[in-house]
Amino acid sequence: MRTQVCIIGGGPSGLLLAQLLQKKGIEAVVLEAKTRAYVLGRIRAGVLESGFADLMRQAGVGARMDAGGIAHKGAVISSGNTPFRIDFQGLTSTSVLIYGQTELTRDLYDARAQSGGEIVFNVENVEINDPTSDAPFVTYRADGTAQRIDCDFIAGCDGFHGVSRHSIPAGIRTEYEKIYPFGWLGVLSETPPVHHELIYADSARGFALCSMRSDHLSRYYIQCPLSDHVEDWSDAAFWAELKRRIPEGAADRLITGTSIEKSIAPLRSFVSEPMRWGRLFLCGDAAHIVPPTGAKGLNTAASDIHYLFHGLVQHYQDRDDSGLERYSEKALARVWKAERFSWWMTNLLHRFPDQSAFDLKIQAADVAFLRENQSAQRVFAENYVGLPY
Ligand code: RFL
Ligand code: PHB
Repeated sequence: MRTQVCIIGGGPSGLLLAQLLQKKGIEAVVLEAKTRAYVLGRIRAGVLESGFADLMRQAGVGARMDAGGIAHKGAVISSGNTPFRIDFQGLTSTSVLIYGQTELTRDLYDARAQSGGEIVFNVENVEINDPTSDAPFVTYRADGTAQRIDCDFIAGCDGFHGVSRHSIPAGIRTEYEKIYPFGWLGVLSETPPVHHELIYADSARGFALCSMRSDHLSRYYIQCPLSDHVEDWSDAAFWAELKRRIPEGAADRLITGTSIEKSIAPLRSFVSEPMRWGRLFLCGDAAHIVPPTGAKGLNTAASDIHYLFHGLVQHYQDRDDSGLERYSEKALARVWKAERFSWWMTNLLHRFPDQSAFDLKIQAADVAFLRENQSAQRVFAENYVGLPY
């Protein structure tokens, strides 16, 4: 088989790129290791920056998002039972959109099916060959037979555990990593959200987050030790712990119910440089991970796709490779700022096992400054709604 762009990974990064390229008449094949049902079953991100929403519209898949997404003009930070609001709209004239990753992935899959674009599911043994030559190719197994795709470019959109990043020789690649000594226990429940905006809560018992997917579907998280197992957390224990960590008023109003999904995610900051090796381009979680505190994971994936998409269009339409040549530099410049914000927000609102009395005082002063200072709130808001592409 031959195509122009071989996309490895059918998560949001890979599918979004495929749909954007399709609109410009650039051919792509998507290779996905799992089934469609598996990919659509993953409960992950919920907060979209306006840049992401614009890309969805540009790809022709914004209709359901615009009808069902909820614009959030601010968020609440609560520390020591004194909540305050950061007014995104007032401070930056921009809001964010609440729309689940599950829903947007479904929209992208439906659009792909409608346009007849190729996705090969259940691929195994994916290997990237000759990416520094003019004739790269990808080999894999599907339905028990060996396959080969010749292409102009390869987009490595296969997430943190994929093969693309590891195809870049260790001598060329530099990895930067920070592991946090806790995870997030998340629950999805068919209950109305406790508040119409997100609440990020710092408490002496650890961090908690009240989020949502719609007016009848809530998403809550609590910080937990990495040694915890999800089976040991009953719904009752989860709700009781959440109530202890959020502001009193919210705890009193909280409507609890049976969880329809419960999982623990470890927290990590990670960047692999460079994001381009010859004709291989890494995008999204394949190249970088953030702790979910700033809601930046999917949003940095989207900015990578923006840079790569424009680089590819320049290549095919104008015979100009400058966008592709500068891809890694441009993508990383934005990624590192999102890494910094996510790291800072994680440090601001979580309890660390080795925190001294001094560290706690500094953390409290940092939150107090944010509560009292409009410039600090503007910096927060600009980062949260998303820095320009
Ligand atoms: P994905 O979603 O991991 O998709 C990669 C796809 O590649 C496939 N794959 C392969 N395919 C072919 N060959 C191989 N060898 C392959 N190896 C893997 C996988 O099966 C998969 O389908 O990466 P992508 O597309 O880059 O998307 C990244 C986002 O999923 C991720 O950044 C976000 O979910 C992170 N995240 C959040 N991001 C936000 O912007 N806002 C949020 O509010 C937010 N909340 C979250 C999050 C992530 C979370 N978890 C569980 C990690 C909340 C949580 C709890
Ligand atoms: C979510 O709704 O899953 C969510 C929202 C905000 C975050 C992280 C996750 O910072």
